[in-house]
Amino acid sequence: MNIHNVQFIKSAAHVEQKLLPDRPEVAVVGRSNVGKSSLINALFNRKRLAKTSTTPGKTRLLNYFSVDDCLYFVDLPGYGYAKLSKKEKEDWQKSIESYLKDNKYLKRVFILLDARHDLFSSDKMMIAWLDYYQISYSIIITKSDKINRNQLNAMKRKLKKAYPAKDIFSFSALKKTGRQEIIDQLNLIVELSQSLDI
Ligand SMILES: Nc1nc2c(ncn2[C@@H]2O[C@H](COP(=O)(O)OP(=O)(O)O)[C@@H](O)[C@H]2O)c(=O)[nH]1
Ligand SMILES: [Mg+2]
Repeated sequence: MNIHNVQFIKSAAHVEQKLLPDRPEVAVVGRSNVGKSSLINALFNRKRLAKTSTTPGKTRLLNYFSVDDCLYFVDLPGYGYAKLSKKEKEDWQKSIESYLKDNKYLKRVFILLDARHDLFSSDKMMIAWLDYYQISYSIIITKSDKINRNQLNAMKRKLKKAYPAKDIFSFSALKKTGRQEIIDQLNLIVELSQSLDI
């Protein structure tokens, strides 16, 4: 995978419209405004592949991106947006869960955490849920440019202690730091899937 051909494929407003899986998928989850869309744009070197916004809670769909015809990268709607009604939150939860569950093509979830905050209860719930359904995930600390190196190292240590078996990356869309490690991981996921012929 050389990340030369990244295309927006589809927005699914409802989980029923999700793509029939035919290749490995990697999904991005996190609170709204944590930097999911910015991560996608920076990873794939495109300015407006995924829409970024200063208004939280805007991505309310599954957005599919095809990477070099061998991987789908899926941007999921953010959680933790206070202004949603109870019904909207329930709908959100149902869509996300039915996308994440029982998808054997979903090879990895990237859970994004803002470098400036401790884990929110919604993050902890998401992680517990991924653990429960035995969905493989890695943690990405976003907006690493907003804290200094010592603070970043402390956050990494803390996360490593809480989730010792998980890969923990840090990333800045602004400075483009941490990009290669994540690309390397995507390559590994694709190679592994290809060698297993799935
Ligand atoms: N300083 C800084 N700001 C960022 C970074 N990533 C995202 N942002 C900002 O955070 C806000 C939300 O980002 P967005 O990607 O839309 O978050 P999403 O809701 O998770 O998709 C935007 O104003 C971005 O410009 C980063 O690495 N560094
Ligand atoms: Mg977004």
